[in-house]
Amino acid sequence: MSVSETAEKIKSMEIRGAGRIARAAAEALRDHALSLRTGDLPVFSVEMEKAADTLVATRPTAVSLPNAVHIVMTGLEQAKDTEDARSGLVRRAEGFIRSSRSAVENIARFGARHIRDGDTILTHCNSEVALGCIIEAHRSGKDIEVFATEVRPRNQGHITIRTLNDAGIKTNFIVDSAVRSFIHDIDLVIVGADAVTVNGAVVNKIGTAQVAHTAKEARVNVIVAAETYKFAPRTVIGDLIRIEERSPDEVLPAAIAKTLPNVTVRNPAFDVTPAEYIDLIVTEAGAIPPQMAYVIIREYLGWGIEEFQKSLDLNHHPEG
Ligand code: RUB
Repeated sequence: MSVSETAEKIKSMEIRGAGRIARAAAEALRDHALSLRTGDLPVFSVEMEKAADTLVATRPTAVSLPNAVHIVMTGLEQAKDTEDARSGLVRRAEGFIRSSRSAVENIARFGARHIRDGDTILTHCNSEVALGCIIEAHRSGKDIEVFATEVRPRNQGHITIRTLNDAGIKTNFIVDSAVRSFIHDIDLVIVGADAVTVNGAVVNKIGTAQVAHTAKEARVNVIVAAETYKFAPRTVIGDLIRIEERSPDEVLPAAIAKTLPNVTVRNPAFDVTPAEYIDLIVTEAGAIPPQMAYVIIREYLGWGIEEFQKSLDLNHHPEG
């Protein structure tokens, strides 16, 4: 698929969910590299940078997207010629897609072990990895039941209940505001992540923080299933995760909004769950307490503070 088609599909949410967005971006960069006809390395590099920027600009919150693009693009400047640049890029893109798929499978296996026979699990939004854990627990013979929220305003819960239904898992479908009413029926909350910051906060679909807060108050454990490429390196140097605010039409039809001149509709797509509401983050590198997020950023993503020192001139001490 072309870069512009992929970008359009990510913006319109035809391609959605942090992991899928990341893999789609890697695929688009690979296809773009293969389709560029130029033999001129600087031209090739500029074209690839433009494509990377277009993809990264589509949705601001899921850190998996810039991380995937970074992984695919790193090394371009060392290429000897266009063929070297192209083959390196294709290799890195395919490597990322493969390792992303295997991360999802491994997290499902690890996460499933935290689910006990007889558990009732609550999930919010539609996370491939969170559902992977639930489905794996069911496959391994555990008798489980799920509560899935609706997920206003885009109804990702509809996708979740179809997947759970097709997997043969007994599922209850509830509106987002019913979480408190059912929390005492729940043994475990499992959600995905769009970003994990250096202090272990988890950015995920709007409503996740309320779900986690409710769970904490009821002493129900909260597990986040997140691949390592959802950890946000730049939070190490104080960057904040930008929370996407989408069109008000998703919440209230424009025709109605027009009749309410004093009303402003706000539509943030994600929220931030503090580390203290999260018991465990399950990654493909193993499960960690949220407070260990920096270890993942440094050891698994390979982004220590040194990565930033040059660009930010953090070591710059003016003389005299
Ligand atoms: C999706 C969402 C998901 C995470 C993780 O939001 O919040 O929980 O992206 O998903 P949206 P996954 O529908 O706005 O993209 O585990 O599939 O990567």
